Amino acid sequence: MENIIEKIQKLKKERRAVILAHNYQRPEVQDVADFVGDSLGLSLQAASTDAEVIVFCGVHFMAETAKIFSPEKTVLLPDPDAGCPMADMINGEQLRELKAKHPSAKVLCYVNTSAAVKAECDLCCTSANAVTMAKEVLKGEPEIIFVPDQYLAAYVAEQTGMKFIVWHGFCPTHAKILPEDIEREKALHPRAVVIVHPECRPAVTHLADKVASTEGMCRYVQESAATEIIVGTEVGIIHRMKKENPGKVFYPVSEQAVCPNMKRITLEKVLWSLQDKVHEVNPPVEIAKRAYDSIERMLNYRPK
Ligand code: CIZ
Ligand code: SF4
Repeated sequence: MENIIEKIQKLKKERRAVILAHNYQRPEVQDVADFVGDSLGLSLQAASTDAEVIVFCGVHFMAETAKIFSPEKTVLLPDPDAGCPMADMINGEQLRELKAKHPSAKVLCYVNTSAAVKAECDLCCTSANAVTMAKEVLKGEPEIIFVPDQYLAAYVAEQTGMKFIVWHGFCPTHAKILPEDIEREKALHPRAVVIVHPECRPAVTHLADKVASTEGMCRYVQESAATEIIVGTEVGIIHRMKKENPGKVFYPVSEQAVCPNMKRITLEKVLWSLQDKVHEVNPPVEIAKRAYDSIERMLNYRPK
């Protein structure tokens, strides 16, 4: 492992590259990265760095979003098959059909969508700013389409009192978390607080002390007085939480909450990505331009 890390660090300098890793990445991939964060934070990092190459350790839509923000940089995804099943539940054609049924609706899309879907939207949000953006930008609109996550849409609807025309997409990893998992962990750790991601089912979010995006969770954990935390999201985030809070104890709500796509990225693939300059993520320019318009506003809604 030492050897491969040294090789990665050396090549990174030679290539003028930066390594960005999502909060759900493997521990050793997070440790080799220059920045670890959520898709919004990583896109901002991608835009602000003067590196020529970005090795994006995450899934395809995240690398695509980074490329849209930084068209002049080379964006590499170490495994070209690291996709997001939720993002793949809707394509541009399907969204155009839905829009045709509701011609005057505004369209809000979750960042977990392809560039082709973002190109069809008015506005893009992440789980960190979905509630604020819905309230501040779309409240009062008679019809709003929200794609593709039915559970995030349900959460935002609950928080804002707004109604959405939804797409029945979901995250297969977060959908594995069930109310009985929370009940079991609470019984085992009665002093612990429960934090869950809004991609979870409503029956699960209703049992949580705090519902937040991955960055929101990391912040909450640092600021909270709680020393025991039950974590209801992809288990990879616990590595970062432990590093940032050595005195606290974390329990995954379900060992099943593993995203196989996030786990496709390994140290070897990061090395090969730098060595061979693969796999470049480059959405068509016309699509990227239209997608940019919907995601640009998202940057102004940085979570507090
Ligand atoms: O925006 C992201 O990175 C995702 C997919 C989740 C989150 O809550 O950070
Ligand atoms: Fe997609 Fe879910 Fe994996 Fe996130 S955890 S990349 S939403 S499948």
